[in-house]
Amino acid sequence: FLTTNNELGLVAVGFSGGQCKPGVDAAPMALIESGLVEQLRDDLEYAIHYDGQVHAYTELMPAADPDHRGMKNPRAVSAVTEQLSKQVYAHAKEGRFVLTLGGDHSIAIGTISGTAKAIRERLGPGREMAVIWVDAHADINTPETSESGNIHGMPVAFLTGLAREKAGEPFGWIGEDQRVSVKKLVYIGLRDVDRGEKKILREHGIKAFSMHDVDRHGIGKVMDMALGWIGRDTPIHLSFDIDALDPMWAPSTGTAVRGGLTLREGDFIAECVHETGSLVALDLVEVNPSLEEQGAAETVRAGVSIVRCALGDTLL
Ligand code: 5AB
Ligand code: MN
Ligand code: MN
Ligand code: MN
Repeated sequence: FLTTNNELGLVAVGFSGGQCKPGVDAAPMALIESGLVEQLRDDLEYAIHYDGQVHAYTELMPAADPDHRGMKNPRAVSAVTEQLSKQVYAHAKEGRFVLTLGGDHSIAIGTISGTAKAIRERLGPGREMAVIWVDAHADINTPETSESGNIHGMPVAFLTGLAREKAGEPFGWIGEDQRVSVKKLVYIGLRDVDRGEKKILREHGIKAFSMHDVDRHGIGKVMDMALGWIGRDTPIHLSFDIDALDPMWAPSTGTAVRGGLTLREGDFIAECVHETGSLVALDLVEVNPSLEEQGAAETVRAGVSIVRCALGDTLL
């Protein structure tokens, strides 16, 4: 009902400034070189709108970028996400499914703000999209609670308005129509959440399924509960951090945490969200092909698999 047909907008974001390790900017090319675009076009029959480039946004990079509220590279991340937000919005406004290949997870500030605005305009007042955030981490630090200063650990705080900036400050461009409600946010896969983040999750009653919940209930029940919380006919933006998967399946990522999802559990999440018919956008982030000589190829393969499942690939 929301994505009109099999039209897909693809945005490739070669950006790593939301954290400190180089290499995550090479992920979009690695994913594309492994045949992702052809698979989506030929196997899954999407009409793909892609400008053919991996955006590095070098023209937007500030000459100087001193820390601001403890954030590292605040102006660079701000400039990239503001531009990305416009790119994603332009696709979503046309009724296209938007697939964004990152890049570190700070780019979700751009993607989710872009879909939130487009979906709001299409649904009319009073209706809002939901976000499913699949990750080992909650990425909901404010600049003040963050101990690292890395913005890839903060996107959810900016997107929900828990962290805010005034006009003239780096993230002052984020408007009310680009935000999402904490009530429409669901986490799956959490297992490394900072103390300040736990407090935020508790105080705002945010729905979160940790690895403990996956162990207790099984992924099938967790998905029933997650989608039940969101409710039917609510557009969903799925933001998938590859570090949600156990390092056994996705070792080549900047902040790997043991005890994660199996590849099948990750694929199953993506399949279930696809089955709702309400998925409007997907981010695949934090694949870093340079970190693990051995594991890079399988990490890329895991990423391709998640994307295929979210876009409707079926086993039979
Ligand atoms: B990722 C940490 N919470 O804020 C922080 O990979 C890690 O996008 C953030 O989930 C991990 O630096 C960000 C310790
Ligand atoms: Mn993570
Ligand atoms: Mn993340
Ligand atoms: Mn990470």
